[in-house]
Amino acid sequence: MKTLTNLLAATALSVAATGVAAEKWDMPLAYAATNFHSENAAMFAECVNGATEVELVTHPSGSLFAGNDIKRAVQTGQAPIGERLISAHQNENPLFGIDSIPFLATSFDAHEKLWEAAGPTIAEILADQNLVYLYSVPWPPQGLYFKKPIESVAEMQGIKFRSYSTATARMAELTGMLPVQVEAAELSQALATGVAESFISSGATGYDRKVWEHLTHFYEVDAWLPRNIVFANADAWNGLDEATRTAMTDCAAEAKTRGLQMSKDYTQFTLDGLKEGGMTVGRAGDALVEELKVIGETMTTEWLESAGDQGAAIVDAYKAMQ
Ligand code: PCA
Repeated sequence: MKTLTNLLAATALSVAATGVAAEKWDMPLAYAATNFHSENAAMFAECVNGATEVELVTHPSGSLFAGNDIKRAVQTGQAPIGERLISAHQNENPLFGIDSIPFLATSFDAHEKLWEAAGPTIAEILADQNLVYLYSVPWPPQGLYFKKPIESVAEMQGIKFRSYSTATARMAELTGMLPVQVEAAELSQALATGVAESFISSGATGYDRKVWEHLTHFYEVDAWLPRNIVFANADAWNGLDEATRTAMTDCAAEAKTRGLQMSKDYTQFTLDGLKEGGMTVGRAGDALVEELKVIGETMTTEWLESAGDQGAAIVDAYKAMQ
């Protein structure tokens, strides 16, 4: 007579053999549902759900895992798939900060070239961490938010600065500001309570978080374009049949292309939105940009020292594409 365990095992096997068992995949996201990355991920999920037996469900705004916990959750299999701002993990590997070297790649086109040079290495590093790289999408160029006009680095002294990565925290230190790491989902609250009074980000995040309620100025600096990566847990991925993996890879390729266009479209839309909210939006003054470039050089030197030959090879390959 079969034991219950044997029976259950037999059922599971037969379901697996038919390949039709719907498998729910929760996908934690750090950013608001209305943000273009999250909307793109929702479309990716729709694509996967239409083409496979996987039921992909997105969880925006850090509702399933806080942004900083998403990568670990996917590595350890607590979530089978997720999206994360990769530069937030530069402490694990300097190469995760390749997209945050100040003034190295300051436009969408330049950034895509940088990613062409860096992407395969990043995917390998992720593979060593039990992660399968699926697609990635850049944020719009990064600029500075303040609650008063700022024309020089000297005027930044002592300002409480919300950081989202190693590079943003270092930039704060080098400008004399006081960095505090805050997820975008908690940004409005941090500004409302005075935990932070300035930050670097895209127009997109300022718009998503309605920062005109607390701040007055956005300076376009185009310091860099950081990237969100969608990755799967390697064990969960390997547990899928080949047809499912192919379908998901195809959906990921579409999401990459679509997401890039969404990011471009969202750039001007959100800068206009900040203006409508009452903020002064415009390019940072030349004197300020020159000072920031000097700080950028320090950060570039530091990054190259930490990233060694592999980092230098990527930067050289990128420069050769210019
Ligand atoms: N928005 C994200 C990262 C970069 C960006 O533009 C944030 O501020 O958290």
